[in-house]
Amino acid sequence: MKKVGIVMGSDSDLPIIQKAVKVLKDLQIPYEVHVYSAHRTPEEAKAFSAGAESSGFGVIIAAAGMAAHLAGAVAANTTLPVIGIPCKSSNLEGLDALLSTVQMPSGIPVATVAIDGGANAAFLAAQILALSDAELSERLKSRRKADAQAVLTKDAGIMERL
Ligand code: RP5
Repeated sequence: MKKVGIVMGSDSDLPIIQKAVKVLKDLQIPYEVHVYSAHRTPEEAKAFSAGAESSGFGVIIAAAGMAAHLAGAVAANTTLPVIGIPCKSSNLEGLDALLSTVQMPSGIPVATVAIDGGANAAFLAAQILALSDAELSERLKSRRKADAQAVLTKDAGIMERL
């Protein structure tokens, strides 16, 4: 199976990445995590992105806050699908990162999830890889069923909590 590459702009973004990693582990998807900054280490971010396809990655998740250009910078250097996570790391509550991540020019898309949406970034990466992996597709369907059942269990018990 192809790997998911995860890059974050700073290790202060780690709590968001941990949410993504948990989902990838649950779904038995191989991954690799790096700290590369579009601004502080642009050459390393570029080298990783440009070599990602030949290194066995199938999709890249890029998380950054504030003037969050990392996902776009990664997308500029690969045709692999790139999923951007805008992180809430300033007193603008992540709106700065959301707009910086989502407003990409035509031809260089970044599939942007919610502010701090680490889990959904991993689920979306899994769905992309599942297009060419029937076993992963089955694991995703099982996960959906389990998540639905968890809601129904909460429904059954909600009156007792009131
Ligand atoms: C961004 O600036 C990072 O992605 C992080 O969200 C934010 C703050 O970084 P640090 O100053 O904590 O390293 O580039």
